[in-house]
Amino acid sequence: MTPARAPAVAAFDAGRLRAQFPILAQQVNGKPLVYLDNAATTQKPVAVIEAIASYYREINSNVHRGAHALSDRATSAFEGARDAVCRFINSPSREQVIWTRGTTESINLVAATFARSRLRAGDEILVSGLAHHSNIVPWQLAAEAAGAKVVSIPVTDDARLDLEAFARLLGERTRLVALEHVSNAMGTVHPVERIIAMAHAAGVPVLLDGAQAVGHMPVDVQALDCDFYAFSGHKMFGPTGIGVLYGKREWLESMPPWQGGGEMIETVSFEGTRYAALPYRFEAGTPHIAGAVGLGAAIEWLAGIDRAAATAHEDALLAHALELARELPGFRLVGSAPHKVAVLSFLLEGGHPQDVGTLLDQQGVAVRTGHHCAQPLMARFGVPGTIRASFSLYNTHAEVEGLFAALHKVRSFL
Ligand code: 7TS
Repeated sequence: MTPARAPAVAAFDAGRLRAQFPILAQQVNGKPLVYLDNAATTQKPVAVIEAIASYYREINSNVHRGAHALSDRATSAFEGARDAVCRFINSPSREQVIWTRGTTESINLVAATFARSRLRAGDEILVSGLAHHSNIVPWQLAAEAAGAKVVSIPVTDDARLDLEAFARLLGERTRLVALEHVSNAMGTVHPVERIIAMAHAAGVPVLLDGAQAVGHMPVDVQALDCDFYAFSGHKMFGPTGIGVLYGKREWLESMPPWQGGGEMIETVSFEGTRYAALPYRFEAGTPHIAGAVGLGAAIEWLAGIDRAAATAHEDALLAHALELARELPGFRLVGSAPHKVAVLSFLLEGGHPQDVGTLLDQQGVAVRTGHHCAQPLMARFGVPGTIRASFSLYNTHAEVEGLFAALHKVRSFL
């Protein structure tokens, strides 16, 4: 054990925390599961699993419409979860918290309403060169419809955004800046406050894709001063199929509706329809009630975690991995930004990432391989893909050692 990681281990007991995640206690391919695919989705604590189960067992009903007790209880649970999100991201009001299916849908909502209603021919949207495809393609669809352009913000050799280039790109034609708070493929944490200040100085609003941030750090949308913030419940110990779009009130109120249907209207007649107030205007149809309840439970669960100690623990896991990587011949790190979350993207000389992933899986180690839905970033680094081990607060130093023991074995097969 190195002195660098000893204090963090003492401050944060990942071993004890793991007991709350039943899925982690299993064997895969005859080996204890080492789950290192947390950037794809995090596992769920019993508190979240139970909240969803008890919602269906005890109060399942549709929201906002029934004149009966169960519907009232379901509505309270659903709207209570919105209040929990409001506090979690420090939104100025609950009306600015819109339920979606996840980050992808949140970004599509902004692209289809905010962007489409403002874009004109020749306009530009500046998008991070590290972006996930779900923060690229919706802008391309909106730009295509308007004759506008999506322009990528260049990436430095150490996987940061090139801020000098960004300053040059920001201009008269820029209508929006869209970037991730934290990169999924390489873990880079961007200096988003600075980027937002630069964009605002040029009069340009900013959408932050927070998919990879929410599971690793507290988020305060007012302190960030972002115009939109999108995230998914399943990357922060909550369920799949539920996510959030936060927006500044002035923008949300100026945006045309997106999907039409029940819930999003005030009155409907064949002569014309009046739309509901925020947040319901953007929530057509029966929502994912159990998902919202589960996300509320995840937020409550996270409130019991010392986030600073969890971050220190994750940083120590990454430091440990980098130290072991030095002793692994043929290891090549891809993405070495000084400020990053615990994501280790790498190549192993002589091994195709997919083969390495399969050989790791045979030893019970779950990682993700491929382009990580960030093909432009892979092209920037001249690689078709990488092997990605992404850590969460319940991972342990023994698992880091397990990963590298497995990688040494993989090397012997290559
Ligand atoms: N943005 C980022 C930065 C992401 O990492 C992801 C998912 C998304 C958007 C889309 O989120 P969704 O919940 O709407 O699907 N990222 C990953 C990943 O890195 N591996 O699998 C999914």
